[in-house]
Amino acid sequence: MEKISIISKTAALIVFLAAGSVTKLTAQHHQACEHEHGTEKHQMHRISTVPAGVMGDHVHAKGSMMVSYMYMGMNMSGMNGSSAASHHNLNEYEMVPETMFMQMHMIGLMTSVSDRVTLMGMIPLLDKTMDHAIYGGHHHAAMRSSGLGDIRLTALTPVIQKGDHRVILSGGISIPTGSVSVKSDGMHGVTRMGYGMQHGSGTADLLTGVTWAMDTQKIGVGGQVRSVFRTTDNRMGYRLGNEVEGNVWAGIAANDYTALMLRLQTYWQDAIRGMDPNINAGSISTADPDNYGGTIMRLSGGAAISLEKLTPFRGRLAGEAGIPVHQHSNGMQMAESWMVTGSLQIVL
Ligand SMILES: [Cu+2]
Repeated sequence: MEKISIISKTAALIVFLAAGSVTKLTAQHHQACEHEHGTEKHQMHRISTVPAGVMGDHVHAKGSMMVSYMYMGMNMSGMNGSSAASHHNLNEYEMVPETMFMQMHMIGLMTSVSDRVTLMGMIPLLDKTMDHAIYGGHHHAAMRSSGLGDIRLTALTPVIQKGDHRVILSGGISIPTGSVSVKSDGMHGVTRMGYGMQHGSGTADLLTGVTWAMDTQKIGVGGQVRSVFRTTDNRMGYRLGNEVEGNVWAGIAANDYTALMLRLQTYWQDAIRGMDPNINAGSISTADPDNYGGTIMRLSGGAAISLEKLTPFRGRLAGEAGIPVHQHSNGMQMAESWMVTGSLQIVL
């Protein structure tokens, strides 16, 4: 009788220890994921509430990797009201832009070299089309340019990961892989297209960023400031304006697999300095370097669904759509009407 009791006690102990080690393994697995989504242990199971268009908001634990695809589409139509204050007049140009549609397909790769450093690479493919009116609207024509943009390499490090909060610093470089000499066949023969139709800056640019995010089981809020600093003029004789972008967002996890979010983005770009003598500034307002730079504020809403629910992969599918709530442009510029972003992230 006593023997049976000892055996059953031993069996119970073994079951207890085994259960304990399983729990521990699960906890380790969760902790690994937690780094990937940058949230703490207890929130780890739920989907990230960071909007689809925000990048560099998380780091990866050592040994984990992420591949991503991002789509961005932006539509512009007519001229922006704030451009009226310009010393330029639309009649100065031979052609007037009517609508413009810019698309970007971006392949991303994130991998950690240690728990302190995550590297991120992004390869953009651009496709831009612009419809314009010639000679006061009697004729219309379209221009299109597509190709590789500037490849970006960034290093991210979590400086604070405490409780529900995380702060991530990022620094990187934008490599001038995008063309600055894209041409089109127009009424003056084959000529170089305007600055906005080119694919890159033509310069090696410095990228910096800081992100703060807070996540609880139910909600997530965050803020991010990013900047692009041009180091020199490009070989065509100009430099695009430096950029500063600020984002604040809030999201709610409806359950572990779906989330809804809201974002307010403020983007500022300085004017172009210098000019490319091969771009005919009098041909169209988008070819005049005075018509670049300004501020835009966008309000967007989005949703996300966890891949675990749909596929054998770990990751997230997210989308976001936004409209400008404020636009102030230097010179004569087109007005943005809407913007959409889609993102697919797969964690390996
Ligand atoms: Cu990632």
